[in-house]
Amino acid sequence: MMEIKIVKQILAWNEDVSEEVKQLLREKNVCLVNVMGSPGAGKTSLIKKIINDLRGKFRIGVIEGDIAGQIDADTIDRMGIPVVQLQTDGACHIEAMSVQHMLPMFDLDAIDVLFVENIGNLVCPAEFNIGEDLRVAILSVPEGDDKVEKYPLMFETTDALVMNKYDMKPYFDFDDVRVETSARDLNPKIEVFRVSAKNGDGAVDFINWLSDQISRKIG
Ligand SMILES: Nc1nc2c(ncn2[C@@H]2O[C@H](COP(=O)(O)OP(=O)(O)O)[C@@H](O)[C@H]2O)c(=O)[nH]1
Ligand SMILES: [Mg+2]
Ligand SMILES: [Zn+2]
Repeated sequence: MMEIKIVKQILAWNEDVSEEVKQLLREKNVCLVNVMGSPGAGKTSLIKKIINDLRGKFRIGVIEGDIAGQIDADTIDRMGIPVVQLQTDGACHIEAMSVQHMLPMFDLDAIDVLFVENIGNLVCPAEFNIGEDLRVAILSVPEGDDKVEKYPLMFETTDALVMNKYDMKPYFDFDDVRVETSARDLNPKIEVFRVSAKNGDGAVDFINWLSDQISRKIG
């Protein structure tokens, strides 16, 4: 593998260029998917599952966002997928300006879908449009069934809610109906999936939905 490119996000990058990012991606016919959720919710695990299931169908790239390090980018690189690591140096979300800066590091003519693993955080990533076509919010079972009510913007603005670590449900007091009901109250169009990114249970419905969405965007 080639050495992974690492980009530092600069705090002054706060101008909203999400429309410019969107425009460029439209020209290149690339679908951008913003993957959000708490630290440890399973963002990387779900992206790995998506890569395994959809790499035969779409040409995939990944932007890994973290406040430090490149652990997740190394994981994706080992799968042979083009990846760039964004280090925000402590900042708690990704901004469109960073994505704009990183797009030239990919061969966009050779990519159909670019996944962005946002910073682990249920709060401000939801406030920043990065030029995405789709948002996927992950809430894992051990985090608790009250999180949709406590962090409404994340679930109000997402296209899909993935309840991940569903294999752990027997060990937690996690009322999945409460989660789904509160998410649908906030966001009637939301798609809701119950998934184990670890063993793949329930992932097929999510993967099929995602695949349809990507196909629709790239035509
Ligand atoms: N039991 C179980 N563990 C999971 C699942 N998805 C992820 N994990 C574990 O949760 C931890 C954090 O996962 P990771 O994908 O790194 O989360 P991220 O911080 O959101 O990227 C790792 O130890 C994963 O193996 C799942 O569906 N079930
Ligand atoms: Mg991760
Ligand atoms: Zn933030």
